[in-house]
Amino acid sequence: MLCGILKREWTDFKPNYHFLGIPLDISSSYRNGARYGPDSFRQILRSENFECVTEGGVILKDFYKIQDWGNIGVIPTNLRKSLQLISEGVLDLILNEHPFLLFGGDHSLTIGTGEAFEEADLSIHVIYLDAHLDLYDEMMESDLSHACTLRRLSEISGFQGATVLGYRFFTKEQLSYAQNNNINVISTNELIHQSDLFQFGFEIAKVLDKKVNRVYVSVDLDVLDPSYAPGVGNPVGGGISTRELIWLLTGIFRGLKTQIISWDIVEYNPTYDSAEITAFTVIKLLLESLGAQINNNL
Ligand SMILES: [Mn+2]
Repeated sequence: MLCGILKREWTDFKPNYHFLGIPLDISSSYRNGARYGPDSFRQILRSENFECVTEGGVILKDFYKIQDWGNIGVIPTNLRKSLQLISEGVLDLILNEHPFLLFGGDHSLTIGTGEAFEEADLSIHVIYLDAHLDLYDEMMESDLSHACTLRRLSEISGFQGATVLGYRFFTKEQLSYAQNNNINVISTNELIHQSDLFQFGFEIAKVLDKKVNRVYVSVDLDVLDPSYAPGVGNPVGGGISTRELIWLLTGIFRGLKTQIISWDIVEYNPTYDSAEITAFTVIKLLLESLGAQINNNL
């Protein structure tokens, strides 16, 4: 048992939420090590002293029975095959409308998830929290680089647009691709000038809830300032704080009333973490995000 909520399978355990680790960092363009993210994160969640309670006083184990399926066995020398394995790994969860969280791993894993939605013949809108736009057509001679993730997602058959939140590192070409391909981009600067980020996220989700069939949420930890999340592959200074991300993310999850939640947290790289700052940030994000989803699905 992890933190009272994450469990391995045993008889008569009927999970209502699913957790999968993806130890992938083949497509990282700068600092490798995200493959150690899922296991490192689990190690901290296993702490005896750790309570799964939100700031609102919600005891998560009263609502959640989370099945931890362990890690998808990706192949470190074959990215294309790894994405296929990821797609196959989440397809059943998608087809059965089970809420799930994927924990990475570099951001290219989200391409595999997108391919699973395509395979399931389901359309998705992607809410993409990231310091980068990830709209390069190719990076370092690879069209599956983590810097190409949103570009590849925009090409899947059921793509119903995307909302990028918190970007601050981009090229003109990427911005113009976004404008021409139904990708709404909101910069870090625009975010921090909002008077109420919870309400801002809530309104985005409410509008999407009426307009699109399904929302997938992808959280790249580099959306945070490196002082809050030093353990990421490609840090970019000048980001939002943990508190601001909690407001934004909980607003989004609270606003997605009719959606089955499927999401990922990516780019956690423990080899560059200092004093486990990023890991504790992630745990806090996870707890508050799960708390915000309770009225929706459980
Ligand atoms: Mn990024």
